[in-house]
Amino acid sequence: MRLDYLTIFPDYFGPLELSLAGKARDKGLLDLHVHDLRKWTHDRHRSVDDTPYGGGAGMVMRPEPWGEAFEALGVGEHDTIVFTTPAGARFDQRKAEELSGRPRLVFACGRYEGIDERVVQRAREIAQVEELSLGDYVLNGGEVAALAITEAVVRLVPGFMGNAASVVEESHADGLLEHPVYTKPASWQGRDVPEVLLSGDHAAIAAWRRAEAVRRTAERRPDLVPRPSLPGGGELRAAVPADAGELYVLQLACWVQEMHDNPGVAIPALHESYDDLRAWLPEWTVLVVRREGRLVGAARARLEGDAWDIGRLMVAPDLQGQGLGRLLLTEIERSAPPAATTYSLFTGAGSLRNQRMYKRAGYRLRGEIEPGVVLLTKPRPGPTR
Ligand code: 6GU
Repeated sequence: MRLDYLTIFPDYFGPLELSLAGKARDKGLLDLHVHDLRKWTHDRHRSVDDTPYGGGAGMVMRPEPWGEAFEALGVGEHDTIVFTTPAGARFDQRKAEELSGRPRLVFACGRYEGIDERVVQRAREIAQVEELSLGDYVLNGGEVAALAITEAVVRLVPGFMGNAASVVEESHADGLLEHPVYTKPASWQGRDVPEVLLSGDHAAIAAWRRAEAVRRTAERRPDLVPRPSLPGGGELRAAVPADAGELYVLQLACWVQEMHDNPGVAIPALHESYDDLRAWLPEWTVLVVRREGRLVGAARARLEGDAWDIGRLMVAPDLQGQGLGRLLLTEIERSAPPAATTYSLFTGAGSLRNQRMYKRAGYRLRGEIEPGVVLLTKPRPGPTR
């Protein structure tokens, strides 16, 4: 693979010699070329930027040096020009895999407020083009991003990594974050390595690692958790503050029905204000279901001692009986933190339909804890075996 870097700071690429890429070069897998963009300037000040048309802060990189550079480097249709820019598409492991199969990457590292747009248009005429960003923050220039992308790509080039399995097993390879890892000693500062890892039971170890990877991903990167497919379409996700209004309306609709099934019983969901709801929303794990833009279901839970206290399980009156409530229940159970050993929930003594659904889901009636209100619990299944 050939890698070219177009930059006004060639010194940034010194680390390429040291790191992974340097080793790959020594093995003959990589052919690296760093170019000073100012080589393709012709004025006394070797200027690469100018003020933006239309006004505004900062400077824009002029097109001419870039055009000349592409020409001088013989960039052609089989090559890929990578513009590193905070306005690009998010670079990820999938893109790294894709790029690792390309014969030549030419990194165009922008500075200032960006590169004249016509450079990108020209690039699309002569080569493949990627406009990539590392994430939602702004760096002073694209050089660090080009280095990061290089490292992610180059380690996937066949023959580069000593251990192919470590590429398959690592974070993001399967869309999940990696499970926690441990090494010797088995006990350190009073902390023990999880027992299952010492058991020699490979199936149990694989199951534990998978469960930890899923848990970690749900906790740290909920955006990566695959959305369960819902009966009738729609999507399930964690509630955000902007859901509060619709959640309030849905809650009132659902609990008015509960009130009719449980005459005389005080129902907290009917006595709270919109402000009350907005206040509890961030304190609980709350899942919502949206279908065609409409909020049609929700559930909440939080830890009370060692119980995952589930409540406010609701489905829009016109969509009940389609399995949405059951699915919300399963998903809110799955979002329990490691400390939870049981699930608990309350419902009206007169809400027989709810109780039937909870019993089918494995809950046992624990009795009437206040007049008209029953408690149901279910042990949490042990560490995945
Ligand atoms: Cl690729 N470039 C710059 N300048 N800032 C960034 C970035 C790239 N990715 C995230 N921030």
